[in-house]
Amino acid sequence: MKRRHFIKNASLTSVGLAVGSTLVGCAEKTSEEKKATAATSSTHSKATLPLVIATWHVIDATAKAMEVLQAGGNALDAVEQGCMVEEANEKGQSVGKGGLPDRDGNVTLDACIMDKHGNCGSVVYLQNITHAVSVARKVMEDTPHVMLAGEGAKQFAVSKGFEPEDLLTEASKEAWKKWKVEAKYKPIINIENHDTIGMLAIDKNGDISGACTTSGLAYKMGGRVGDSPIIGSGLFVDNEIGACVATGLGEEVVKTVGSFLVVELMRQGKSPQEACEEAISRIVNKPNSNYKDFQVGYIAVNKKGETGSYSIHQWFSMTKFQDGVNEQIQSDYFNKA
Ligand code: SD4
Repeated sequence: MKRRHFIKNASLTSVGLAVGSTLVGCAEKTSEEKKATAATSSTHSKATLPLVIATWHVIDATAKAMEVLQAGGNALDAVEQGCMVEEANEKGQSVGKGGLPDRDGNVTLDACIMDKHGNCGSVVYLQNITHAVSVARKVMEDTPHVMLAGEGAKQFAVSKGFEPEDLLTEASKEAWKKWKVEAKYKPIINIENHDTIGMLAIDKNGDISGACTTSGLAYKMGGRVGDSPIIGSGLFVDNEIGACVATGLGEEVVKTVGSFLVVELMRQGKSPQEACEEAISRIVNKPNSNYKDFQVGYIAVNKKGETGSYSIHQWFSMTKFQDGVNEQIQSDYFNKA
């Protein structure tokens, strides 16, 4: 079943029932009660740490991140290792290995990562390296820079021990060949056709980190870069306030510096849910906005561990692992007409 067609999939994984620190007091609930709460709202006020949220349906990735957190790892390790699960998953055609190529048949990756200190690293137009998020982390930790692009990013990755490989799988090659028959290029987005993974985590110490990784818009122009590796657009983390990550048509996210906007709205007192809704309204309420043709979705978490998610159209969802429950939560959305 495709991830976008899941409405909700609650599961208790092998990580088991987490014992964390509860920031906001609340009577203990059975796991059935927790699932029922999750099904009715994408905003949880109960804040048990650690917690992980991610865009779309990625329960294996959130399970990995929670495993890292439960083993005492920090939020940065958790988001990196969580994202790596999807990067290695060849069946996911918009992240890492198996990602759909640009219109010339090249798989090019964008990724970024940001830690609790506000340090960040990113790679754009990276080819032949599966774990773009890990290269982004190396940029953050081992260079004086924030972004590396293209061949330079690849050479840097190789110098750090990453093995180059062909990322174009047979399935993605076939899809590209079919697309080439008509080769219609419209820089709009199939509303259901995006699965970039953006992940945010709060560890037991209450520290926040985030990461984002994608192969970007399918059949994009050669050289096109989206929002996902752009700090402030695809991802922003402020350890005093909270964090946000975006998915969907990157051009629209970049034009409104979406993730930074969501974090700043939370700084002004909005809940994560209200902040995501306001950021979407900035896009859809632009004069002459053609929002009916594209999707954008945001997920956010604040320092208290409250979460929110919102998108322009239906079918966007957030995966959330908290308090021993790893589940997909259908997002509320703007276009109900
Ligand atoms: C981009 N925002 O490159 C990314 C694509 C995406 O799910 O989110 N895919 O524009």
